Amino acid sequence: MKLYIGNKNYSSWSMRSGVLLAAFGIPFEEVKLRFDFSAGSEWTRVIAGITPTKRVPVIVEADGFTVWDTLAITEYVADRHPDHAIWPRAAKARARARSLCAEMHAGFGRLRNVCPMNIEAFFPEIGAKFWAEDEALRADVARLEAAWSESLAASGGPFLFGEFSAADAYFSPVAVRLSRFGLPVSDAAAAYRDALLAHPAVEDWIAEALRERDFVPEDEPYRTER
Ligand SMILES: N[C@@H](CCC(=O)N[C@@H](CS)C(=O)NCC(=O)O)C(=O)O
Repeated sequence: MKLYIGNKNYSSWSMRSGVLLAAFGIPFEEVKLRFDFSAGSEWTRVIAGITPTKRVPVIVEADGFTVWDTLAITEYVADRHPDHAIWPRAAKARARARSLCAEMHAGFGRLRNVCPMNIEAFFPEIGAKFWAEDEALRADVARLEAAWSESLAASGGPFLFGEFSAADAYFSPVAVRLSRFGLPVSDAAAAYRDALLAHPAVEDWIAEALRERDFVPEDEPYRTER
């Protein structure tokens, strides 16, 4: 099974699938397509052949079968590996984990727009400015805190549903955004953010992102060079 991803430094959706597979020790071959959207680039030559959405992540099986979109990939991996608790085993916890992933998938738009993932860069001044001026950003973070605290209180932590699950993989890029933009969160949310950042699969992803040393202008609203 191949997992096509984008730049590890920038691609939050790729990170979710990559962290999920790594966290559960599921074997896969990683294929990175650098975010170079110019005519003739590897991205442009390959992406349309593996997904109609022209977005990563995408799973490509040996027989050519493809699965695109992070939620579908998560479900496919869970179906193929019932031995792993990709989703929590208890029905209500599983439903709640799916709700949180769906909410993340469709929501938190302001956080995603103004605090894009950029693992190697730290923007505390920009984070502080948005935090002071942007009510929608504060509302997104307040919702995150509420969602996290409810699950952590019910499970006892350290991850949302106790053991690491798909929901935690889903929030791993959020932990990066909170830390890189220095957004203020409660002690409980900070502890969870730090537990995510310290998970070996997340640490590995971050280490590899830092080795990329690439600069993609389309993903850099706050820098002109690295
Ligand atoms: N809903 C999609 C979103 C995927 C997505 O937006 N991926 C970004 C990278 S993080 C991408 O491929 N961007 C390329 C582009 O916009 O052309 C998913 O969950 O997989």
